[in-house]
Amino acid sequence: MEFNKEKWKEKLEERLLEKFSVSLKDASPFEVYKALGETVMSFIAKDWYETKQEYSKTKQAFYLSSEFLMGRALGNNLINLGIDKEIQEFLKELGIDYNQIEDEEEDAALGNGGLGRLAACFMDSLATLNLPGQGYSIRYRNGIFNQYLRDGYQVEKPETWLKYEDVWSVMRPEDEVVVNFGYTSVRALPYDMPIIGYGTKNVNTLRLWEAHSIVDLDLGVFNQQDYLHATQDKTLAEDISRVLYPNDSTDEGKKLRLRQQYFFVSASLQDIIKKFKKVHGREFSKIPEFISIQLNDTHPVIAIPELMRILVDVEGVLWEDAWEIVKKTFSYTNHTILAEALEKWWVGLYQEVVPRIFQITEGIHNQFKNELANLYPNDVNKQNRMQIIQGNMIHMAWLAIYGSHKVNGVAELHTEILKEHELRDWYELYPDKFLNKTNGITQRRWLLKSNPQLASYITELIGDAWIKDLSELKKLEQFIDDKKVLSKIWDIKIEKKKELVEYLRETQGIDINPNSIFDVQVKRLHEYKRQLLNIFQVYDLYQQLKQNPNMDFVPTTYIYGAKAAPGYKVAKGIIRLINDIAQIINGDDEIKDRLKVVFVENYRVTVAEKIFPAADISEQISTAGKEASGTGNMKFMLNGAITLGTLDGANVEIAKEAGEENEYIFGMRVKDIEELRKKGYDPRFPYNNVTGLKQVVDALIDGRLSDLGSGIYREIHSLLMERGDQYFVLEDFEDYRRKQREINRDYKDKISWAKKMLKNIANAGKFSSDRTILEYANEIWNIKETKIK
Ligand code: 26V
Repeated sequence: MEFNKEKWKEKLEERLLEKFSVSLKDASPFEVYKALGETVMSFIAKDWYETKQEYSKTKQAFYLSSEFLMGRALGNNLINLGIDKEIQEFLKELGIDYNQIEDEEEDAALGNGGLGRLAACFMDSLATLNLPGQGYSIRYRNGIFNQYLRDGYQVEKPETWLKYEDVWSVMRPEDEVVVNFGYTSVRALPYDMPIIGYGTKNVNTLRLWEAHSIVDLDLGVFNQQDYLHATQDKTLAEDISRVLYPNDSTDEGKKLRLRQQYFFVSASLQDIIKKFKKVHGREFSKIPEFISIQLNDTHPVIAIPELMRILVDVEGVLWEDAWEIVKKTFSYTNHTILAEALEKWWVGLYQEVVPRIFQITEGIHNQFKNELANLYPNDVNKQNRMQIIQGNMIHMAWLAIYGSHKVNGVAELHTEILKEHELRDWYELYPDKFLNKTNGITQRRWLLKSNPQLASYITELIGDAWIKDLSELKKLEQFIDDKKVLSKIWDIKIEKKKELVEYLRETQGIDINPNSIFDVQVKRLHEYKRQLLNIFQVYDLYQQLKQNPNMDFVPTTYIYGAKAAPGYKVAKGIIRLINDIAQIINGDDEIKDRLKVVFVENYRVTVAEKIFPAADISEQISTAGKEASGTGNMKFMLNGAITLGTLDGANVEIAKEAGEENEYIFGMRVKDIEELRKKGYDPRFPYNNVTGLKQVVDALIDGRLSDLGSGIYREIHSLLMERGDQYFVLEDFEDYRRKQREINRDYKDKISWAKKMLKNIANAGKFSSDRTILEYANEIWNIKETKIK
C-alpha cells in the first residue's frame, strides 16, 4: 500500500476527533490505537469488498475451526500492508512511541495452542497467496484464560479482549441467521475480521459468530413473569459464545460445548449455502465445484449431518444425491492420536441438544453399517470397531472419515502412525483418502514481525523474496564459512536475548544474564510434552553444580511458559514443581548467575513473539509418537534456535532438513517404545541404575521439595514409580542429560554454534504455512489463485 503521510495524518486526526473529541497531541495511547486501527480499516475497505466480490465467482475453501489463536492484529496488518516502518516513523515525528500504542491491543486469544495458532497462520498464508479461503468460528467473549502464579501454582482469571470493543471486527447484521436446537433457537450474528495478505491487495475474511437470544428481537412486550423468562433465555443463548473451552487434552463431552459446535457449524453452513444459491441458484450438484470445507479436527464434524439436513430437509435434495455432495465437499484434519482427546458424544446428550441432527447421524450410521456388513461379512469385530455409533457413543472421527473425501495428518510421522495404527482399518478401506500435510508457520509474523533485526539482515544478504517464498532462505548456506555473517547472527541473537531480559525484568522483576544459554520450553503443559523431564534434568544439574562448584559450565537459563487446563491436576502440579525448583535455585547464592529457572507467566502469542527470537535451545522433548507435529519447533528453527528433541512430530522433518548433526536428537524412537512396551517397561530400572536419577525422583517425596500440602508431588511420584511412567520420563532421562551436557560444551565454540544456527535458518523454508496451504489448495481443495487488481 502506498503510504501518504498527509493523508494518514488527516484521517487519524479526523478519527480522533469524531470518536473521542480529542486532538492528536492530547490523545491517550488507547485513543491513538483505536483511531489507528479504524484508519487501517478505512484504507482497506475497498479492497476487502472487491476481494469478496471476486471470490464469490470462484471455488472457495472454508476453514471451519473451533479455534483461531490470532494474537494482535495492528503490527501484523501494518507489516502486511508494507507501511509499518512509515507509520512508526510518522508517529515518532508526532512524539508518539509506537510500542506503547501496540501494547494497547489485547491478544485475540480464541484458541488453546497449536491447533488454533495453526488456523491463524493458515489465514495469513491464504490471503498472501491470493487464495479464496475463509475462516469460520465463534466470537468467544472470553478467550483462553489469563494465567497468574500464586505460591507457584497457576490461577486462572477470565480473559476479556472485548472489554473495550474490537476495532478489527465489523458486525454484519444483514447476514444474521437462526440456529435451531431441540427446544430453542438462537440468533447467530456474524462479525468479520479482515485478513490482510502480505504485499497484495487481497483481503480475506475470518467470520466469527456471536450468539444472541431470539427474544432480543421483541423484548418489551412481556409481563413480569415473561420478562424473567425472557432474560433467562437471553442468558442461555448468550452462554453459547461466552467462553472458549480451555481444555485441549481431554474430551469432557459437555452439553455447552456441543451447543457451541452446532451453533457455529450450522450458522456457517447456512451462510455458505445462502451465498452459493445467490450465484448458482438450486444447482446443488455444483456445490463441490464451488465449495470445499475443511474440518479442523473433530470439533466441527457435526457439519456433515448439518449439510445433509440443509440439503435434504430444507432444499428437498434426495438423500443419496446429498450424500455424494457431502463426501466431495468435506475433508478432515486429524491433530492428535491421544485417545482421550478424540471426541465422542453420548447419544442421549446429542439427541437432546440436536434431535434432528441425531436422526440424520443415525441415518448415516445405518447406511455405513450396511456397507460394512457387505464389505466384511466375515469380520464382525471389524464391523463393530468401525461403526459410527457404538453402544451409546457417537464417534466423531469415524463420522468425519466416512463423510470426507480427504483425511490428513499434520506431519509425516503422524500420518504414518495414523495409517498404521489409530486409523488402520480406515486406511485399508479408503487408502486414497489419506494424505499428509506437514504443518507450517507464517514467516510474516514469526520472523518479519517478531525479529525485525534478523529479518533485515537476511534481506541484506539474499534479498527479500523469502517473505513470500521461504525456500529462498536456502541461499543463506553460501555464508556458512563467512565469519562476519556468523558473528552478526550471533550478535542479533544476543540483542533479542537482551530485549527478552528487559521484558522479563519489567513484567516479572527477574534478572537474567543475557550471555547465558537460553534453553526454552514453551507450549501447553501436558504429561506427554514432558516438561517434567526438563525440570528433572535441571534439578539434577543443580545437584551437580553444588557438589562440583568448579565444574566447567556455561551459565544457562531455563525458560518455561505453559498454561495447564484448569482441571488438569497433574499439569498444575508440574507448574508448581517448576516454580518450586526455580525458587530454590534462584535463591541459592552459591549458584548465582550460573543457573537460573524462569517460568514466564501467562504465555501467549504476544509473549511468544518475544521468546522465539531470543532462544538458543528449542526444547521439543515429547514422548515419541505423541506430538502430532508441533509448530513452536518451527518458529524456533526459523529464529536460529537449535532443537533439542526426540524424533517426534515435525522434529523428524526439521532434523532431516537441517541435518541431524545440527540438532540435538535424543531418546527413544517410536519403534523403541513399541519394543520396550512389548518387553515390559519397568521404570525402577532407570530409577535404580541411572546416576542421580533416584535423588531427583525422591526429592518429590522426601521433603526437599514442597507442594504446600496439596499432595500432588506424591501423585506425580506414584505416576512414575507405581503406575508405569507412561511417558517414559525416567527411561529417556539419561540420554536427555547427555545431550544437555553436549550442548553446554558445544556452545562455547561460537563459530560452530553460529553455523548450526545458520543451517537451521537456511533450511526452515519447508516450514512455511505458505507451502502447507499450497498443498491443501492443490491436493485437497482444488482452489486457484484469484488476485484482485
Ligand atoms: C482438543 C480438545 C479435546 C476435547 C476438548 C476440547 C479440545 C480442544 C482442543 C483440542 C485440540 C487438541 C489437538 C491439538 O491441539 N493438537 C495439536 O495440533 C497442532 C497443530 O496441528 C500440532 O502441531 C500439535 O502437535 C498437536 O498437539
